[in-house]
Amino acid sequence: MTRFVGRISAASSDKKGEKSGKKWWHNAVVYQIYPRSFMDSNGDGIGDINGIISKLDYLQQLGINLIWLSPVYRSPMDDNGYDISDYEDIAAEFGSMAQMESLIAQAKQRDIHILMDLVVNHTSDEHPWFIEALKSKDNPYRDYYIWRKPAADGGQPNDFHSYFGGSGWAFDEASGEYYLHQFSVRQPDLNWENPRVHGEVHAMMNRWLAKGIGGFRMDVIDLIGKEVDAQIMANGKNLHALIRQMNRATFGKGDAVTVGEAWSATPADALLYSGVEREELSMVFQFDHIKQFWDEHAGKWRSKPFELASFKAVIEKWQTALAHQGWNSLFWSNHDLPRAVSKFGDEGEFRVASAKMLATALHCLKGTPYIYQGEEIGMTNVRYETIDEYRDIESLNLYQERLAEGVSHEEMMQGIHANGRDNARTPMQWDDSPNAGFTTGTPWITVNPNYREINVAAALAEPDSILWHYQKLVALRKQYPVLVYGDFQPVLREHPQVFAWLRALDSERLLVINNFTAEHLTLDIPHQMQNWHGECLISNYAPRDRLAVSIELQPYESFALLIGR
Ligand code: TEU
Ligand code: CA
Repeated sequence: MTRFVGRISAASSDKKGEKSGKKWWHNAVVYQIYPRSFMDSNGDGIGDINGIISKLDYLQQLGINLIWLSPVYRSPMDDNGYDISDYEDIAAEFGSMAQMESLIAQAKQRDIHILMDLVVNHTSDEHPWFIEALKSKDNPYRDYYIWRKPAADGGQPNDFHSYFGGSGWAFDEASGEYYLHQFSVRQPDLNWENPRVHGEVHAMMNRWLAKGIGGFRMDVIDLIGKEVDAQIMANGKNLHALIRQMNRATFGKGDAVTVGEAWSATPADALLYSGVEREELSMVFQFDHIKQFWDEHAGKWRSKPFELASFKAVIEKWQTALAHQGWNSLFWSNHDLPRAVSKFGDEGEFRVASAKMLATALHCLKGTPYIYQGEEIGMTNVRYETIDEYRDIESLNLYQERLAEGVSHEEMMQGIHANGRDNARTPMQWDDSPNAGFTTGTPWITVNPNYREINVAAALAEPDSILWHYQKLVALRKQYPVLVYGDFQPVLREHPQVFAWLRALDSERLLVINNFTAEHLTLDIPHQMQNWHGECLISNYAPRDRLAVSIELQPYESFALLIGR
């Protein structure tokens, strides 16, 4: 297997590559770890850093070179770590700084670089900055946060609503003022109009970079430039200036990887964030292919059925818009989203075939692929019977809020089953022993009962498993530059069940065909492609190395054919 060109050597080509815009990480695949649910090493039912270290050989075998590590910092865990009380200390339940430094070192020995989660739109209300800020209006830390006087009627300054339900303003009795929180009441927003906040965050980031991390995933980065009084939360006028300032003060000096979470991003925004000359980020997470299946009114709590035509249109839009400028991130799921095979594939008879199709489709697009823990074995959504089994603050808060507004229990449970964040947070399924080998204790959230069938041990033992399919895709990315730099050219655009495209680089052409349905299909091949033949790089059924007038596709059949070799 082609060894991944370690960062050091790539760096030299990087300098040369710079001019060509090539980056050391362009042929890398990222694996996202949600530490609370990945691996528990001490039996307290909560995943931890030593648990992650114990699985580094597994990740090296998969071939990934970057780990996006969701937060492990000190936190009261109101939002499972996305509420940080100390950016430079590790939550006791996850381990210690020494263990974190060991994880960074041991990962690097395996050519794996850690992306830390940077959560600086807000802190925890237990962060010393906020505790100081609460002490008095003229406390030097008061202006680290966003305070407003009550409205004329003595109520909240405006009707801004928190993403986690209720008002986005919380009243502080002591000062008679309200503070802003876009997420939970225990996640007060930082004031990014305050240069002292800039300095604090930049210094913290540089101290983490000095520990040898590979870069940052940036939480809701599109919200830090907010213009509160104008109720412009995303894409505020200072946003890009703030990101460029952050780039120049911290990661821009090296060749760290940075990916910004930007729910509001359009292709034009993405070009601002990730344009080579922009000195901002490497790429952003945009969510058009997620939001398109949310109900206009009920949002994620009422799912719209998957519909391929609009899905293809969104993916094609982003592939085309960032073809020569900017860089796409590629993902089907993460720790906030439902499982990929449940959302876009088939959990039943065709779970394996559809999971492999989704993997091939994602990894054959142009951009950086992200694998969310468990996706590589086809883990599915969970359907806990009662709301009491749920742990996610967003689901629990919105369940209460919507029921109070008259939505039925049944409808909200349906919404939570379809799009709730706990779907992604059930323990990683390592084997068929009790609690899926995740813990010898009582897991913090119930293991998905299908772990006896769906687990890593079974996948490793099955040569034709989803896991080995992912391993092959990760390896192909290092062998075939057309997969990394090939232009995206849609084909069969009007086909209602098949999503197909070409990737073209110099004389190389890779044809990718995916049946997104459980149907057997007769696919008529366009005239100019009928005698195409070559090397089938990957498929989830019998390899296909030549086309014809038409081909019979199996349910969820997917293959990538390197033409003319
Ligand atoms: O997510 C931003 C965000 O808006 C999602 O939390 C939320 O799920 C939304 O409803 C989309 O479904 C980021 C983190 O990824 C998330 O885990 C945190 O809870 C949130 O920010 C606050 O830090
Ligand atoms: Ca533990």
